[in-house]
Amino acid sequence: MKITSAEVFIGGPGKNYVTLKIMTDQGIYGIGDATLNNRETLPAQYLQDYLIPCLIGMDPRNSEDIWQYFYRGAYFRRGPIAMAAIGAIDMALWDIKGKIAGLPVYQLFGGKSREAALVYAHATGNDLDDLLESIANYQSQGYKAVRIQCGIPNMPKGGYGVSREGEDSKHFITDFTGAVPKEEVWDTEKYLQYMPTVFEKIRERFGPDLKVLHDVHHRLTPREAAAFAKSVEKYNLFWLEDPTPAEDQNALKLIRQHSTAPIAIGEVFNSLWDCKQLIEEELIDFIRISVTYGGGITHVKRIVELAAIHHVRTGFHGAPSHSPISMAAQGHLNIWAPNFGIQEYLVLGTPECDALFPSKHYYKDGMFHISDEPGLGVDFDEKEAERYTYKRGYHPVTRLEDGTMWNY
Ligand code: CS2
Ligand code: MG
Repeated sequence: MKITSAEVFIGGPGKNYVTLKIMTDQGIYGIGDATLNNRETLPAQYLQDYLIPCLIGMDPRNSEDIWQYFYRGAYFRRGPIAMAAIGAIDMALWDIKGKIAGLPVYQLFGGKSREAALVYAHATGNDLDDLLESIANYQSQGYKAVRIQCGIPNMPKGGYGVSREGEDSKHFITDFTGAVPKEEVWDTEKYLQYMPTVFEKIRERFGPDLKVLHDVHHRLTPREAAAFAKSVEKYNLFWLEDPTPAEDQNALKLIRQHSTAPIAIGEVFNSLWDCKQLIEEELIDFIRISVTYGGGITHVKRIVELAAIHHVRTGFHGAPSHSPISMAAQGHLNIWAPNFGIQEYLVLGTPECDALFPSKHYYKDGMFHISDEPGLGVDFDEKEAERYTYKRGYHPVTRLEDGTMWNY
């Protein structure tokens, strides 16, 4: 069996999804997701200029060797761009493998450990009332877990993850309107004073069973994060995410020494080497890497297995920037992983998105169900793809009130 061609498509409804399609001499094809939010053209170019020429003629069944070829074979390894490109190839090869076997991909890992995977939604509010309403709305749709982000009083532009007035809350992260990124203002003191009162109100209103997650989005210093994690212990959070920028992995030791709040990290990681210290030293409770820029199923499965022996559970990144292809790949890992924790899940299921990526996977009552279609169980409609073109977008950037640049 041989790979005969491969093509990259960029575009989608409200997103620049980067989709790779690999064709074989036996008519079977596979698809993968290389979407790197707001840097989408780069993995696409990396695939087109450097990886696809090598893929032609390779046997698609040798997904391990192909992964090693592109990882070890590159002198300049790793980084989100290269790993997203390798990740897309890897997903497509597992898709092909499943189709050859006539089995859903999770069967090739060892089968089901559970019937469906617990997911969490994003409840956000410009203020507390808004947030409580958003949580109630998700609860009425069956969600058992929500990530909550709340506007902070007197912080001019809301804080992380809060849509500003007039903005569509689904698309608040990527701004397609400007020539340069929008700027947000951040005030750590105001955040640290206000946020615990939000958790208190949520517990008062929704009781102890709701699984409550919160994303600090890299905004605190290690000492601040340790104090914050300690102060919110009593609200029994499901997790506290990205309390500090995790390139300084030692910082997590300070947080651990002061708090038992569960910590989730890794959505910006792209290799096992980024996760290794946090997992081996048991400094986190959930690993958030994704199959998209984590080098695909082959590499992320290895991380999941390392995590399993250190009591670290999965909590894969599932922001809307991931296409339904990588959400399906993660869905197969979630159904199998003995140390599955939770999956971030934002409804991508608009009619336009479903038309571009048809699949039978579905959400019901707070859980994500994986269909038994062979391969990844999601397709890509090239005719639909012709409706979309690439449009440059940016994440906002963050400054402190005095103008100092801060972490987004
Ligand atoms: C966020 C992301 O989902 C999350 O937890 O941190 O939405 C993140 O801001 C975006 O993926 C950035 O591209
Ligand atoms: Mg996050």
